Amino acid sequence: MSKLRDELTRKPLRISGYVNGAFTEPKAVEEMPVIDPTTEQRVATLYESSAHEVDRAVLSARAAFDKGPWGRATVAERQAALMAIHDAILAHADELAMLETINTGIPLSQTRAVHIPRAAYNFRFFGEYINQSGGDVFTQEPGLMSIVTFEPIGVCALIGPWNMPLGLTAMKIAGALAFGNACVVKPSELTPLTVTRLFEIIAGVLPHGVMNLVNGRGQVTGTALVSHPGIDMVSFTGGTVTGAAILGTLAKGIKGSAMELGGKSANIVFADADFDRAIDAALMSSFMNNGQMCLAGSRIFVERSIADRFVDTFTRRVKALRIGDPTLQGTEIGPMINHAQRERMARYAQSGLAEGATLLAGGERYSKVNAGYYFEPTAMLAPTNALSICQEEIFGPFAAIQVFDDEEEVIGRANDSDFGLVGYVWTQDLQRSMRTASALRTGTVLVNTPIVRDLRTGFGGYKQSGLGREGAKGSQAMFTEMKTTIIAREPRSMPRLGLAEA
Ligand code: TXE
Repeated sequence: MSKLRDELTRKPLRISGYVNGAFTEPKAVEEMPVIDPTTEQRVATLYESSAHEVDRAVLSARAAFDKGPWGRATVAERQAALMAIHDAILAHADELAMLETINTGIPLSQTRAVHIPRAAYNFRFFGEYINQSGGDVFTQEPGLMSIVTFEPIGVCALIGPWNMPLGLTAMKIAGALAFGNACVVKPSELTPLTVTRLFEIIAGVLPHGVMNLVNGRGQVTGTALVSHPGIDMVSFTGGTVTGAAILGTLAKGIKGSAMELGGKSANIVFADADFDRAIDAALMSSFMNNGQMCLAGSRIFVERSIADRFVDTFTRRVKALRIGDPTLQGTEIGPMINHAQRERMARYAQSGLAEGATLLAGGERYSKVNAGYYFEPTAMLAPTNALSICQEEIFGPFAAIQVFDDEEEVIGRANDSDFGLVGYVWTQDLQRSMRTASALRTGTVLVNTPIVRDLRTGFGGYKQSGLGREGAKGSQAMFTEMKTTIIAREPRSMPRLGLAEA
């Protein structure tokens, strides 16, 4: 595998846009390095898509949608294209997984087992889904037939984050294409490698203009895209502050959006839980993906009677996490995405201590390496839910544990959050699991299971965790316009106006 790493990084890659079926000529309008967070070295040069290039990309998508064959493609044709993309991703799985690891610092074991298969599966899932999904027909009223159909919304701007670049963006692309749209994709400027490579490996699968790519910073390329009058909607995954700014822009044009934003998910462990599984899941949901997950369950609540045992075991396991080169077998924690994210971790460790938390593990920059934005996996015991480490999304390998005494109290504390993405519940008591699941104000509740993403269900958040749901019907709602057609099956009575004698 390190041979593959060498091959992929021998000379810096060139990242540009893809418009109307061709990569744009890299122009040094604005260029910037793409950094490998493990080595802190440049692995690619990003040639930023200017407002002019964004305009070309949107117009190309517009033409493909308004006049091209894609809007009239049969389900079988769309399925064939989606399956071809699925197959192409799997055929390049090793390379894509390595590129993702090089660009994000996320362990290769995870990009290979989760990120890339999941990216591919999105295309297969939506390819199969469009054969089954349809609209509604209402015939209860004898004289009427009301038909609800879902039609493509048009040109979708798909903006992705850096923490699962291909996997999360693939979900958006697959949904948008499946329902007959054209799109302009913008990956995070920090992690453009795999999404850009996807455009290379699927060249020729789709009619020109159906899928376009722009690369660049949020303030430049992103702003130009979301404020372009030619787009019909934005599907965004990223930070809450950015999401709010984009919503402000979209409001001016009355454009639709779907927002998958941050989280601060509670992981509630009752005393009767399967202890070993609850510990494994707490570690996984706090530290997988280097802790950089919107659905991290790193706000852990433990019932008092098992708290000492839980805290001891959890702390020992956190200290034993294998930190290192993410391309190596056995590494469990790689570097943070960049210097700023590592500094953010350090700030939260300090604020935790200043606000009264107890440090259980980590808390410092990891120093046993020559390079890389490493931070020690960190755990703190928090006296209340009011601490910043319990209220704000840290987005790194950082868990905050609180102790609780009863069900009502823990539900109140779990819901005491601006976010509402996921809730995790560990108990063997069926009725309590049902009560807790229904009381949690989150878009998803996972009971006695670690992280699962079931595409048949909707994923998204309450409160500041977002708007809309991704997956099956949620994606259908996001990427289609609902149209109602009402047909009279027999003459209906109506007032006859304007017949009065003058
Ligand atoms: O996200 P941003 P960042 C959270 C996490 C993280 C924080 C910031 O807490 O620390 O967000 O991460 C583009 N118009 N999540 O800075 O800035 C940007 O270029 C249009 C949670 O990476 O929100 C990138 O493509 N686009 C999350 C994308 O938006 C703009 C995943 C996300 O960038 C833009 C990632 C603008 N004005 C971070 N500004 C999750 N829910 O998984 C930026 N962008």
